[in-house]
Amino acid sequence: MNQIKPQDNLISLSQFLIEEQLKLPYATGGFTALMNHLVYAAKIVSREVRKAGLLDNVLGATNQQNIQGETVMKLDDYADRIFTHALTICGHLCAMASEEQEDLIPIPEGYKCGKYTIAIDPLDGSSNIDSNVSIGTIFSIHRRRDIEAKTQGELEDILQPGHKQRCAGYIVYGSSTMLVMSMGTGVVGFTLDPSVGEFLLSHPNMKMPESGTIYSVNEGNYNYWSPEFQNYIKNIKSLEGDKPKTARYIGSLVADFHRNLLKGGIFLYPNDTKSNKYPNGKLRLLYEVAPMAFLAEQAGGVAVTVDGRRILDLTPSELHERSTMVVGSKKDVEHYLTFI
Ligand code: P6P
Repeated sequence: MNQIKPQDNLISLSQFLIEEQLKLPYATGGFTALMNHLVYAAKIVSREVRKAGLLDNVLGATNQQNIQGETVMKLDDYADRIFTHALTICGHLCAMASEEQEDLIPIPEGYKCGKYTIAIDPLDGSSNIDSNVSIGTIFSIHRRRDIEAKTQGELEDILQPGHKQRCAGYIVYGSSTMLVMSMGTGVVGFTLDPSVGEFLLSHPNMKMPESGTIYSVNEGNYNYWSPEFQNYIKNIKSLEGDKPKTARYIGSLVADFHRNLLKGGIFLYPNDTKSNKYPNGKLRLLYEVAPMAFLAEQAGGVAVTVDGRRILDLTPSELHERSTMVVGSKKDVEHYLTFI
C-alpha cells in the first residue's frame, strides 16, 4: 500500500487523533471529539487574528479589565467567547477555566457533562496584538477525578498537578498557525493549511535540543531579581567559558517557548523580590506554566520554579495562581540550578 509520509503533509490532525484513539482499547472517542471542538475554535480565532486591523476593528482594547487586572483586548475577548462556546457544548467536558473569566465555567443547561476538564489562555501575549507580533492560545486538559460522573465538574477536577495532564498544547498565530501538543507520548506539531482548512502534520516528533545559545528573560526587571538570579544572568553574559548566549525575548510566552523548543535555549520568568507586583511570578500555573512544562518534559527539556521545584509536581490552589518558571534545554536548566 502506498503509505503517505509526514513529508507529504497529508496526515491531518483529525486523522492523527483517530489513529491515537485506536491505540487505546478503552477509548470512547470523547477526547477526539473534545479536541475537534478545540481545533474548530482555533481555526476561527486564527482567521480573525490574520485579518485583525482590517474588518470589524477587532484590534484595540475594550473598556474591561480581566481577573488579572489587565486590559482586555477586543481579540482576547473574542477568542475567549469562541473557545468557551465551542468547548462547553462539546459534551465531553465537565468544567472549564479561562484566563479571561474569574470563576469556573459550567457546562450550559441542556448539554452533557463529560469526563474531561480544560483550562485555557485564549489569547496569550495579547499586549502584542496591535503590533502584529506572534500571539497564542495555551490549553491544558485533565480527566475529572470520578470519570464515571455525569454531573457538573468542581474546582478540584481542574486544580490537579501538572503531571496528571491528559493533554497539553498551544496554538501559535505566527508566520504560520501551528498547533503543538502532547498526550504524554512525545510532542507533535501541525501547521494550518488555510487553503485546505486543516492542520497538517509537519513536526512528527519535536525534541528540544539538549542545550542552546538562546536565553529569554525580561531584563527590564533586573533590579527586582534576587542576587542569585542576577548572578546567573551575569554569568551567561560573561566572556568566561563558553561563548555568551544570545538574548531573544518576544514577550509572548507561546512565541518565546516555541522558538526555544525548536532551537534550544532557556526561558525564565522569576518573581519580584523588591516589589509586590509579582511576588510569586507573573505567569499563571494552571493554563500557562503547567502546560508548557508538560510539553518541555515530553520534548526532553526541564521545567522548574525559580527555586528549583519540578513544575509538574505543583498542585494549583486556585484557578489563577501565579508561578515562577525556568524552562528549556536540559543542560541549560541544569546549569541554572547550580546558581540556587
Ligand atoms: P513581561 C503576556 O502578557 C505574558 O503573559 C506572557 O505571554 C509573556 O511571556 C509575559 O506575559 C511577558 O511579560 O512582563 O515580560 O511583559
